[in-house]
Amino acid sequence: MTRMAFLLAVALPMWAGDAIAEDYSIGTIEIAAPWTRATPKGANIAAAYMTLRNKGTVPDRLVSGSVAVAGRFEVHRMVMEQGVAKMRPVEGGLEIKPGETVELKPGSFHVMLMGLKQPLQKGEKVKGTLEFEKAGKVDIEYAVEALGATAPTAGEHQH
Ligand SMILES: [Cu+2]
Repeated sequence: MTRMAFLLAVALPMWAGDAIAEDYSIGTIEIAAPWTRATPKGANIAAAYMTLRNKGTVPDRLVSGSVAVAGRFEVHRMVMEQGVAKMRPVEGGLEIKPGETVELKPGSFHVMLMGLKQPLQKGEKVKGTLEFEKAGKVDIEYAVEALGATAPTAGEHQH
C-alpha cells in the first residue's frame, strides 16, 4: 500500500461528526469523558485528560495504554522544579485508591500521546486503550476539542 493510501485508510474512519466525550468502565474503574485537543501542524505530542473513579475496595493503577494515532503513551504529572513547572512520567502507574476519584486535567496529571502520526482535528474521536493493573484493558475514545480548550464539551455529564 502506498503511504498516501495508508494515511487515508486510517484517517477516514475516525470522522465522527461531533466530539462529545463519553464515559467507559472496566471492572470497578469508571472512566469519565476522555478528551484531548486539536494539534497545530507539525506538533508530535498531545496531552489527553479524563476522570478516573475506583468504585472497588482495593487500590488499582493506570499502568499503560495506547492510541492508534500515536507511537507512545505515557502518564505524566506536573512538578515544580526551582519555580518552573515541568512534567515527569508517573513511575509505576497512576494509583486510584478505593472510593477515590483522580482527575487528569490541564496543569495536573495527564496522558501524553507522543509520536503523533497525524494532526488531531476538532470533532474527531481518537481510539485507544487504557490498561489497569487489576481491572484490565478497556477500549475508549477521546473526544478531540478545539485547540486551547481547557475542559471537555459540557452538557451531558450530571454526576
Ligand atoms: Cu506530559
